[in-house]
Order: sequence, then C-alpha cells, then structure tokens
Amino acid sequence: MPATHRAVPLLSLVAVGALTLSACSDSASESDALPRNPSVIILSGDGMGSQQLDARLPVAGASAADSEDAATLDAGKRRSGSSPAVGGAYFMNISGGIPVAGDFDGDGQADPAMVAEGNWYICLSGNDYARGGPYSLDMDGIPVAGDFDGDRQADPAMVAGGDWYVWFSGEDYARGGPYPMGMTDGQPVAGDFDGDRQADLAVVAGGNWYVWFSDDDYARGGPYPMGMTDGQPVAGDFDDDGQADLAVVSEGNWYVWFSGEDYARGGPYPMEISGGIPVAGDFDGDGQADPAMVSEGNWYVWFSGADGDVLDEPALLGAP
Ligand SMILES: [Ca+2]
Ligand SMILES: [Ca+2]
Ligand SMILES: [Ca+2]
Ligand SMILES: [Ca+2]
Repeated sequence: MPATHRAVPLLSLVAVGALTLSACSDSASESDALPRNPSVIILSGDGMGSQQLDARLPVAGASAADSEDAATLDAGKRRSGSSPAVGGAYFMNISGGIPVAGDFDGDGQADPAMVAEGNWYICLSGNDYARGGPYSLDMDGIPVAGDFDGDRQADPAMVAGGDWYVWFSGEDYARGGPYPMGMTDGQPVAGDFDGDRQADLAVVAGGNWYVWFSDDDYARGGPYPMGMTDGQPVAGDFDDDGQADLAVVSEGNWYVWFSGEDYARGGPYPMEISGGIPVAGDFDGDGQADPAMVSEGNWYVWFSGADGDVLDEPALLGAP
C-alpha cells in the first residue's frame, strides 16, 4: 500500500446534497454558471515528487503475453462471476462534444456527460437520466471528471495548457486552481489510483503515464511506460479492488492494466464503435467500471453487471 493516508483532510468539506445538479434544465438557452472561487487550494505537488508507487505500477513496459485468451473483460470480472452485457445505444442529443462520465449525483452510478464549448450537459442517473445543463464553467479546455475532494460526488475539471482547474462538489462547486502540473502535452485522465477515495490526476504522453497521487500530497509518480504509444487513455476500476486501473483504447480494442493483478495487462477486448471515443464509468453501480464508447452523441455501454439494462429506460437520454 502506498504511503500515508493524510490525517488532515485536504479540504474542509461542506456536505452538498445530490440535488445540487439535479435542478436540471432542458433548455439550451440558459446557462447555469457554477460559482467560482479560485481560493480553494488543495493541490500542492510540485510535479517532481516521489516514485513510491513504482513497485506497484510496472516500470518497464507491461507484459503483452497475457492476453491471448481474453475476449471479454474476464480478468476484471473474477469477483462477480457475471457475464458482460452489451448495452444499447443511448442518445444524448449533444453532438460535437467531449464525453465524460462521473457520479455527479453520488448515487453510485456513473452519469453520462457531454462538454461542448465549455458547457457541461449531465444526465444524472438519479434523475432518470434527464439532461441537465448547460452548466457553464466559463473555461475551455479538456474536460475531466473525478471525485477530487472525496465526498462521493464527481467534480468537473478542466485542463488547459497544462493547468488543471477543479470545481469541487464539496465546496458548492467553487473553483480550485490553476494547478500547474508541469506537463502541457498529453491526455489528462482522472482516477483513484492509490485507492484513498480521492481522484488522482494523471497525464498520459507518449505512452507514459504520470500520476499525481492524492495520498502523497500530489507528488508525481512515473513515468510508467505502458508500452502503447497509440490510443486513448482511460481510467476506471474494472476489477473492483478500489484502485483505478489504467486502460488504453486503440482502434476499438481495449487494453486494461488491472491494479488487482499487479498491473498485468488484459486485452485486447474488442469493443469497437466507428468513430467512438472511449469513456469508463460504473454505470450499473456494481462497483466495476463499465467500458463505453461515444460516437455522434450516442453512448454504447458494456455493463459489467449481469443486470445490464440499467440505461435501457429511457433509451433517449435527456430531452430531445
Ligand atoms: Ca466531489
Ligand atoms: Ca487517490
Ligand atoms: Ca482496480
Ligand atoms: Ca459496472
């Protein structure tokens, strides 16, 4: 296990009910600006920190020899024993945006979201996937979602020019940042890699993963070379051990490095949707992340749980 769990909370949390984001508006004409407060500072890592998790994350490239028999995400499903169900297509009617998933309402199921031109549209599972938003964060950038303050509700984040900004659900969505991670290249990813229930910041550049661990004062770990320079990085807890697993999606094939398997690589798992952008989230709420692909506003979800029809109603997410 990694380092020390902080005795002092990084944030003085204020409980915020799940209704904060459920005052959903289907109107595209009004913009709900979330409050901004740049004074919230929790990230102090200087970007040049410890390598203390190198023993748990592979330092050399991950093994590619462990994948021949994997046609499904079996390696990540040993604990549940259920079969994956292929979900249908769910249409959010937001095109041209970037898909993000996170449990914004804190009900244990990931909520699909789309971010277009700085506006967030979120279909809360706790609100029958009615579409809420647009929520304007008044900032453009690459959207990321994760529970950075550990209150069990996902926090929206934006990454622009290597700087991270986080709107903390536990702080009434006050903005924190900019947090300069010192990397302007690469794809930002959020996931709780150290398992302390707070999302950690990660950047994937040139096949190398860099992680700023919340339980180590956001000291940087890495680079962790995963041996894949192509593809889209995704993070999610596919094996349900409480730690986010690293994943890369390349040409419709998912590869997952399972934390519960010493980061042995599983895959390729073919889940191809033409033009699909990969997203991971626990949409059915069984504790295991579910792979999803989003293409032209349609969400395709492969549910880890046997009950794979969670999103079947409504098939149309939000209002037309
Ligand atoms: Ca949160
Ligand atoms: Ca963490
Ligand atoms: Ca895991
Ligand atoms: Ca799941």
